[in-house]
Amino acid sequence: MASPITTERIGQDDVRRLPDHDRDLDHAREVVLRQGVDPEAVLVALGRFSLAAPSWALGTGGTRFGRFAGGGEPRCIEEKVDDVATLNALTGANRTISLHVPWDDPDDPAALRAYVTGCGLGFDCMNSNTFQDNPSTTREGEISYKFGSLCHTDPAVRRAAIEHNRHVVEVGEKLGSKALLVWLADGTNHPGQASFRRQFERTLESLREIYAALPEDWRIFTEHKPYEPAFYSTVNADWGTSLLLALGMGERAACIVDLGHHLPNTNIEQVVSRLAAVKRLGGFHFNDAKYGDDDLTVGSIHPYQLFLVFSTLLEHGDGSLPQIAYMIDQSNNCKDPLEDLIQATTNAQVALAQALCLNRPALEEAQSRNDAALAEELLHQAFRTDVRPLTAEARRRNGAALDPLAMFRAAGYRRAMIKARGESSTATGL
Ligand SMILES: [Mn+2]
Repeated sequence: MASPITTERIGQDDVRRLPDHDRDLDHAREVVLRQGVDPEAVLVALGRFSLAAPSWALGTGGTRFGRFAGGGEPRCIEEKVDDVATLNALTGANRTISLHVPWDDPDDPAALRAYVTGCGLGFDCMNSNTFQDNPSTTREGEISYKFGSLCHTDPAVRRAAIEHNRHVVEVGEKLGSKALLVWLADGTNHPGQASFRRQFERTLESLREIYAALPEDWRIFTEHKPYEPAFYSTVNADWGTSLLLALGMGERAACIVDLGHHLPNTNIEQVVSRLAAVKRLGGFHFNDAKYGDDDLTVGSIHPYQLFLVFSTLLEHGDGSLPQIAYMIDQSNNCKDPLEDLIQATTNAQVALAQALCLNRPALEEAQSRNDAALAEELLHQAFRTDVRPLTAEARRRNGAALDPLAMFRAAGYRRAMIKARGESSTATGL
């Protein structure tokens, strides 16, 4: 059904907000200029930034204790695409979708590609799934990922997992994607359950086979995670292992940093710097966390860390963001899924804008003089800049909303979707 959020409606809403916005923007420009940074360059960089929306986050997420559906959730891939198109209309910064197979395995990839293109969107990374059995590739009692997939002791299980990844690449090729993301649940729950050595060797061997079958213009990303669902050991547990796997595959293999996939207090921005330094940073799964892999809203718990991550990226890109995959990976069971994604995107825009407001030459100068106090002062100056008028302006220039969340609510998008899709519709895959 037609979205109540149209470019025209956004334009009308923005006009009403324009007088206040212009005043705020003038002030923000002045502040940024005084800090020795060109506000126009900040606006241009912000306008280019885009975060892929995950196909699995458009419905309310469940926990292992239960799931509370929100109503009006998308019932098929096309409705998920409609939701992302609405998200992108509001933010101007979610121009691609990251698809998950088999949760979203299209019957007709060519038709889906045409539909997505028609919505002004494209496809980002394809995500494979060997963390649960899938009736099309596994057979209960014979082939099961219960004890691992790419690392499994049984060659037939490894074969099924490799073939699944190849299938995901084939689907992705038809959709116009250029990368495969492999997150593995493979690991153990009990000391002695499996050999660390053999598990790693078998995983690398399986990944090499997937890599050898990749189309020439494709990349493959490994995503590490220290624990869960395995609670004693995980095969791809940390960035060091992820890097070893990428190096073991070849030049077109790189690592994904999911911000929630680190042990408590890990210096994630330093991990980012290391991977970028050896050209093996493939991209991000943005989210936030208080305790573990909490999949909370980007920038909601550790905004300073997010700022430092973006500052690190800008350092490696000599002031520009490196061309890697920027994706959201969130799950929540309290908010409207689209409102959560709007906040994730606008929070990421704020963190990026703050990082862009950092006076890099002054920081380098302070670092070369070992002036720790001034260096930190410069970071704080950038981090504490109220950049929201700049992010709003970047959205306005992209034809998106000055205030996406307010616009989403005022237009009654979810009410319209509940009417169209039903009160108890449940998004596929979750
Ligand atoms: Mn992830």
